[in-house]
Amino acid sequence: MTETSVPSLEDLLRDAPTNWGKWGPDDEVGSLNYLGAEQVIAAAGLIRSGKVFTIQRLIGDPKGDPVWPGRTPAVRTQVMDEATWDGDGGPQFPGGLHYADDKIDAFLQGSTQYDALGHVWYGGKLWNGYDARTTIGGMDRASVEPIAQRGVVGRGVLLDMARFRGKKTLDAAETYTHEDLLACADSQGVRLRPRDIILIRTNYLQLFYELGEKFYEGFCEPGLVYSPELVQWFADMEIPNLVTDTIANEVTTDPGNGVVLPLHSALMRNLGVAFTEIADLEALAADCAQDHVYEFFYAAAPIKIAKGSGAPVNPIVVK
Ligand code: UVW
Repeated sequence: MTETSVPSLEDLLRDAPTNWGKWGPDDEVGSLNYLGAEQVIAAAGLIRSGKVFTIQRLIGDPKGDPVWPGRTPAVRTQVMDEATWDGDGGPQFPGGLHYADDKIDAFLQGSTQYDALGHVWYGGKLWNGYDARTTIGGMDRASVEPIAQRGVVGRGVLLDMARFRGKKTLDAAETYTHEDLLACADSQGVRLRPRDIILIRTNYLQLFYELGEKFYEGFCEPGLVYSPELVQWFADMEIPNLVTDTIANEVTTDPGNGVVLPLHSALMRNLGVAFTEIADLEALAADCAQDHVYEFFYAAAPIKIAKGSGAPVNPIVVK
């Protein structure tokens, strides 16, 4: 497909559904509004075995940190440690206290993270119709902060697409649709319900750990692929949150139209679906394969960063 035949997002999504205005003119958390007290209480009822899983990837993993091309992995710097006090170097506290301090320099989208609803846009408008110029110098609208303030709790369902397709990892550029999600759920003996938090395992980032920098050659992650029907399905199912173990939650370049990351716009910008990316679903998936329980209590709170376009998070799953 030639560059010029790639449609603009405005053209592609001209008739696509939006939830703009549904929760008022000042809303900044979008489809997370679908997670009310009823959903939280129902999710708590799914706690049966007491097994707890944390699904954040390690920041500063010795094996490397997978990031979207152009971003760089977090750098942690030791500022204070016992060497600070070698000789009489460190501050002298009555009682002899020594301590360690460190800091990180990190892209907020450079590890397991929630995207702010205003993280992506086209046509000069963000989620809920906010002017894209409100992002200049930091997000005044639809930043990650309101998501962090409210937290995310609900029924999570793991869809193990890699296992469903009989693969160790999905392949580069491999796609799946909402119908594949339903078939996967069916094969796992679980039913997707409205307002579920959907977690999709591809295990694709295993290739990052195996291939190193070669992983980025011809970069095209596998993932959900745009169709009007898929977008309508997300709208009808009132899906509040999409979580995957890939860097961007969807196939990088849509094989049908050549657009890069169209679902970021169709789901996040237009419907207000929260995106959680770069999760580590391996331990959870292994457990689900063993006990055949693919539904669970899910809770997450990204760290609170004023004006942030995203924020690291360590979601918790309890079965
Ligand atoms: C981009 O927005 C490019 O990526 P992500 O949502 O994966 O952080």
